Amino acid sequence: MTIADGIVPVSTAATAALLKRSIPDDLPPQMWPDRDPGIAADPDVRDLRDRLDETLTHGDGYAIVRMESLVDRPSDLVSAFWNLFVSLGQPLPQYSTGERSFQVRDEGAAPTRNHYSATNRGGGYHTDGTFLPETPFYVGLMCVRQSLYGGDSVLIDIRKLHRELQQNYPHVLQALERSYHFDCCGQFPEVQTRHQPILSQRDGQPFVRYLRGYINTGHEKLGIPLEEETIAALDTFDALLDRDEFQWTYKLHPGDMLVFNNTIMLHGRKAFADDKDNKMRSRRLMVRVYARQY
Ligand SMILES: O=C(O)CCC(=O)C(=O)O
Ligand SMILES: [Fe+2]
Repeated sequence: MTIADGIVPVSTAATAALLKRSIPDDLPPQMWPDRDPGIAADPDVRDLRDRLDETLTHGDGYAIVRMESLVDRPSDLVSAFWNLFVSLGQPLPQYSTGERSFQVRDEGAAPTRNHYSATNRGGGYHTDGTFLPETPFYVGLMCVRQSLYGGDSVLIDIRKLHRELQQNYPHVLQALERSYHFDCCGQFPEVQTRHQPILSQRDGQPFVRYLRGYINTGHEKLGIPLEEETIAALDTFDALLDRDEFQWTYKLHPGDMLVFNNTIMLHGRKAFADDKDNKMRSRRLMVRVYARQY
């Protein structure tokens, strides 16, 4: 099935079911709970979950789940989204320290563990979890607050790009099918980098893993420089990712959760500016979550 404009409103009945368990604001992100069997078995939640799964796995590859009624109740919003997300998939930790949720916001500081999550920068189209032992299949970004300017989400479907690469850039396609040393960013003492292709096949679908910065630093760390030709091919790939015709963009509203299939969709965002005078209220905040298929 397809979902009109990618937006899935959540019914009052499903919202009520999803609110049956709350995640306390101060619960450490390592301790966010697994799926609640009672909530997952609720018929309205099951219907929503099945539609999302079908869309993410076989359809558009993404959807926006909208819970307008909870916009002014951020704590309930996050609880309901978490309960829905873990009905869809089994939650996965995002770092070696085990966080099952991560707050994406502009910390105004140099990024440490991640390339741009803690900044207001845009671009840098990528997939999440390239340094993890298992690539998360589902990624969710819950929009709790949105920025004043910019911050639009960007998604790129590798299935569409693959056709373009096959037809017009076969040498780039070949380069993407080779393996690269992705930096693990010091996450795992025993694994400095992961050697994996950017593009491969899984279950008859293209499977993409990409974050240019981590490929660059991974190769630097190992003292294995990329060849000129490879650099040129990756530059061409980056230029294609930047082209409007391959991008779906949408500025999430508070109360929306963007969910996507992280094995076929690359993502990023436009640069943004928060309303700094307005203290917390209008500062962009996305809660990021990862899961595998059950
Ligand atoms: O801020 C966003 O919309 C996306 C952030 C992101 O891609 C990430 O944290 O991995
Ligand atoms: Fe990301």
